[in-house]
Amino acid sequence: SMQCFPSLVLALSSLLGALALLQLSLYLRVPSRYGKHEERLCRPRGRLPARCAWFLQELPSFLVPALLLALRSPPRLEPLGCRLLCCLFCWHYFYRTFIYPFFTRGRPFPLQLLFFGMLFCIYNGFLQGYYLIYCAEYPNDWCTDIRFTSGLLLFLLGMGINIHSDLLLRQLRKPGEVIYKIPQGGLFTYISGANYFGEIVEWFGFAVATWSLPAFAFAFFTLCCIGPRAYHHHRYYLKTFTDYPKSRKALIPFVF
Ligand code: NDX
Repeated sequence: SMQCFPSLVLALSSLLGALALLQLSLYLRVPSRYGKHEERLCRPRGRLPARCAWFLQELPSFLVPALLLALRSPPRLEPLGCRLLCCLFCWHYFYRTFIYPFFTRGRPFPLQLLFFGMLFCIYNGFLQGYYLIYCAEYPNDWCTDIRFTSGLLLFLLGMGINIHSDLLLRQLRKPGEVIYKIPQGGLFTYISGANYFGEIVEWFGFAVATWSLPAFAFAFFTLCCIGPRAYHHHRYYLKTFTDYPKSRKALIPFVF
């Protein structure tokens, strides 16, 4: 049966950190090509409806850790912290896989990015799940540790912001519409990337709550992946809407 290989965790986490840096260098200059940044002329056939694409892409991030958790033998009963943290991760991806896609009004998603997105979700789902189920060691009172409680609070706050902002974005369109409007309400009052801000807060909260290298690597990856995207969204809005609110920032309220 499976066991913990600390060197595997270290290697996979380092690679994730390296991928994050690669993304940062790629996407600071040009945005990743989906949604409002897709180049209009390129291959109109290589796309899948947003609903299927997001479902397929995010599914492994739910399935892989959920299976690791369910199939571990003997089942891990102590400590509670590991299972709870693994469930938090799965809970986010339950939302992202089974709820978010069914309400999205997004435009069709490029197949090529879908493929890489899926690979990424398998990779990260395995890393986070494997670490928490087979490697992590927490004292029995971890649930009352300040790192766990403050991290959990950040996670929940970020998730709330993310889900609420996704909802505000969705309501900008009537079913079938694919146009872009100026997002209003919630944290969009202050920043263009409110949904991204929520997601970043969420995963840094998760990293603090798990106090682990894999989770910090993933939080850093998220920052490098959607941080630049928030900046490109912001630039897009400034270019497209002459009446775009002047005081609004890209990602961090009042700052940047
Ligand atoms: N999926 C995470 N890298 C990504 C898919 C792409 O969950 O090769 C990372 C995720 C993947 C990426 C994923 C990983 C890296 C990849 C990349 C592709 C290339 C890259 C694999 C897996 C890669 C290397 C080099 C390392 C190998 O029509 P539309 O779609 O624009 O409509 C949008 C609508 N909307 C508006 N409607 C009306 N008016 C407006 N003004 C509107 N603005 C937007 O709202 C959408 O339907 C919806 C949301 O749009 P948008 O653009 O704000 O968010 P989106 O980027 O689509 O993300 C959706 C949610 C969001 O909550 C975000 O926080 C979360 O997913 N997310 C997204 C990306 C990554 C991630 C979370 C994470 O890293 N944790």
